[in-house]
Amino acid sequence: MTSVPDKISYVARIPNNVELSADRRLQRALEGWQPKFMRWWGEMGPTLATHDVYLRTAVSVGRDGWAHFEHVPVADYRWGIFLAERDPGRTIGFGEHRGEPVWQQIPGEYRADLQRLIVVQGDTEPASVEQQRHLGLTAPSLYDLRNLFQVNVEEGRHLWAMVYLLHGYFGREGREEAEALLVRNSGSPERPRILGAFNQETSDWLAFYMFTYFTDRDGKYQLGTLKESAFDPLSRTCEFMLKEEAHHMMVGTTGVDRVVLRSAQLISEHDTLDIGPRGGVPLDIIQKYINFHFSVSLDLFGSETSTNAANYYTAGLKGRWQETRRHDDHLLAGDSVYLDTPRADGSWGRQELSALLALNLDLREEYIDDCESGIKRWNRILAEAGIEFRFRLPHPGFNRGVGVCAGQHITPAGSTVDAATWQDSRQHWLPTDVDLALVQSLMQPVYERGKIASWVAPPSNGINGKPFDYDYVHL
Ligand code: BYC
Ligand code: FE
Ligand code: FE
Repeated sequence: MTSVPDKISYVARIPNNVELSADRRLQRALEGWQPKFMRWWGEMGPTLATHDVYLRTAVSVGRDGWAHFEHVPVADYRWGIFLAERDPGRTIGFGEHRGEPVWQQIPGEYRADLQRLIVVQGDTEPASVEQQRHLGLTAPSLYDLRNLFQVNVEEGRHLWAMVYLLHGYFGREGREEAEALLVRNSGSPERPRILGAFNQETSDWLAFYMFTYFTDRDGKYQLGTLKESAFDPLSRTCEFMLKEEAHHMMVGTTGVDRVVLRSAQLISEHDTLDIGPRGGVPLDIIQKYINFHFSVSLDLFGSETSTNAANYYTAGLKGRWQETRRHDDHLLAGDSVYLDTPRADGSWGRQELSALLALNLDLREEYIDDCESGIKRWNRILAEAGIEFRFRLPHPGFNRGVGVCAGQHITPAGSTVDAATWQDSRQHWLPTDVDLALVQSLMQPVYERGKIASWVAPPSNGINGKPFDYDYVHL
């Protein structure tokens, strides 16, 4: 017995699989928010006008069949509310309520914390659309343009997912928070987005691939921990969001692959690393982009020691990555871990910490391991081209604004230097204005079917079995 229809109702104004029509108050509240979302999309969404785009839409949430592709005008995308199927026997997997049935309603004492987690999560989704809004103007191919819009509409849908929870479970305060999600804007001096990484413009396509590799990947890990939540509607909505997230990971991973491959081709062809004048992105600039996007994304995990994270865990609100596959007591009360901390004299010390307080660190380490797989792939491309250059992730203390290394002057290799040395070397570690201008100069739009910009290789596969030269977008 499942209480959720697998098929999604598209007859309704708001497509959903949560039987919205059975809850008239909620339906009205969401129908009141819908035009505000559409106004926000019109004002803050993609600036490139298109006729239609070959997009994927969910038609059912089951194992197969949730993905359906067709050309649709972007503004006609059916944003809706889709939760993964309910497991009627699901119990809480960790914390002091372990083994009890999961919650369909929110216990009063956890309301504020859950609301905060949902608001923070919800805030990032529209922020990323805002950050990426001008990228359509410089897309390297119709294939890439289509992927950008796919990511954008899905981030818009992720906003819907969080707004559904706010409207459905948090009363008037939830409705106010849902409004505020459309009022804060990325980079706004008065009303910025909540988390730092979401206030920077994604100003070129290399930054977009890096963002979808490193920052969407933080999203994957954060959603993975919320999927473990005792609050079942949050768990189910995150489970479905993770299916969409897989495409964002693919865009980032293969996007950087294709830049590295093209750079490698140009290096071999012209027998020089200085490929900027030949229409490619030099490898040292790619490395600087890695340094920037990785370090900024690490800040999204919060401090290494966090009483917030400990409280969320004990309460059952936010678990660990793959909580159910871990073999321990799922309470962590007596466990400890070690944290490397920079000392005043520039050396590193080890601090013993309660595992419960170090949950942000635990998640961050899972994330870093995953990021390493990208570095391996990109280095393999260089090795196959016979190029000696190798990429590497910077030390987790490099360029940090949050946590034990915030305000320290740590090099990508992990040594502490004085402020002046760090400032002098910054140009070798992070993109400079000159680097950004060079990348920007390569960003010439290519909207012709089957054609691609000079600085990136075509993908090895198209979308949904279609070839690269398919008409993914009609302008
Ligand atoms: N910026 O105990 P601490 C995604 C604040 S991405 C600004 O260390 P906690 C996506 C913190 O609020 C995933 N402030 O932190 C990707 C706290 O303030 P208060 C988004 C920050 O709470 C691409 C204080 O510092 N989802 O989906 O353990 C495209 C001490 O904090 C920051 C989530 O983040 C920061 N970076 O952890 C589209 C999941 N970090 O309370 C979408 C939900 C910390 O002292 N959020 N602070 O005033 C959370 O789980 C947690 O709030 C955080 C922070 C992991 C973000
Ligand atoms: Fe998202
Ligand atoms: Fe995403």
